[in-house]
Amino acid sequence: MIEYLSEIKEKALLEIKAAEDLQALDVIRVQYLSKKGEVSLMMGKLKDLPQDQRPSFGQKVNETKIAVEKALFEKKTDLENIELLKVLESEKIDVTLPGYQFYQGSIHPLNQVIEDVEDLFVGLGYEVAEGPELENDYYNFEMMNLAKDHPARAMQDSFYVDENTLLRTHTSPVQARTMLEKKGEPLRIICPGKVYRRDDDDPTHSHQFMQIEGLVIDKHVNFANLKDALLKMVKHLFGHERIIRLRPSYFPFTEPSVEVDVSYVKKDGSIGYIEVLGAGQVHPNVLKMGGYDPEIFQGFAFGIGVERIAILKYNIDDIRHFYMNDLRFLGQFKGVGK
Ligand code: FA5
Repeated sequence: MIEYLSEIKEKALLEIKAAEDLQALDVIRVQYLSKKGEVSLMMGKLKDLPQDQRPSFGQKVNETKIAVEKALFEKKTDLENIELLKVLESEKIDVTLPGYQFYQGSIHPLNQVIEDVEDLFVGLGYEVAEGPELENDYYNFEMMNLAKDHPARAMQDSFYVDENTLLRTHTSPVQARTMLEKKGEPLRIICPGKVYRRDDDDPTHSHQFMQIEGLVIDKHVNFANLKDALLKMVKHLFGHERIIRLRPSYFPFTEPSVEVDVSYVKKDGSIGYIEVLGAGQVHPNVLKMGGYDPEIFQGFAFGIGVERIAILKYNIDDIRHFYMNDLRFLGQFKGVGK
């Protein structure tokens, strides 16, 4: 019996050693250690032995059982480690391979100009105001001193949704909306946003473009204050090297009115000018309609063409580049703002 037990142990240990995977190992465990396994059956043989041999045989069976269990445990650990290594090997990341290239976007040049202008004016105590792009005829024209039959409406033909609703032709309606909101209080605002006109597209005109409106209303505001604000802006945007030219002009909502040109160097080396904004002192009618007594309050206002500023600042030859979504163009403006 004892010999047979030793044979079982030898056989079990050899089979365990040779097991190639966890499944095979489990078959061996069942074969030897389950209830009807070879080692367990040996325990059953105890009763066939004489009384005095039973304790020592029982001990031997237990030793065999422990030896087989130990061998199974060690082999299981080895096999598990091998499987883990296989998984790690298959999931190995080669850090020397180049990764996916992600294209990092940047702020659109027009938004860079807007942020730059906002920075300046917020620093000078202006608030940033906004208004809807789909605007009432009333705010876009009438509150700006352009009655229904005013001939100057022809200068800003737009896209009408119905008789009284249009895509705003300028950011000036935000003037009217803010005046009504402020209910006669002094104010200082800038309003950036998109505007739309039935203009034919060419290198300096687009049917959709951006403006930044400025409006200051207070007691004792004069034309010199307007010129000071404009000079500060040009200096902030371009440094000292640009000349500005104020030309007398006409807007129904300002009196007197000017158009402001900024100089640039043409390809042949001569000096040229690009009109960048319209401005003037707020017309008394506009003040009255907005709830301000023109005998007490004065104001100045301006409307800057954002694309024109960007054209001058970055030497762009055609306004349409800003709207073509060509990454070769837009990619050149990474981090060039401010
Ligand atoms: C106006 O829009 C007035 N609302 C500006 C204003 C505000 C005057 C407050 C007085 C007081 P104007 O139509 O000139 O004015 O446009 C202002 C600026 O927008 C122009 O100087 C130009 O820089 C820009 N601009 C006008 N039309 C276009 C266009 N089609 N494409 C690109 N920029 C344009």
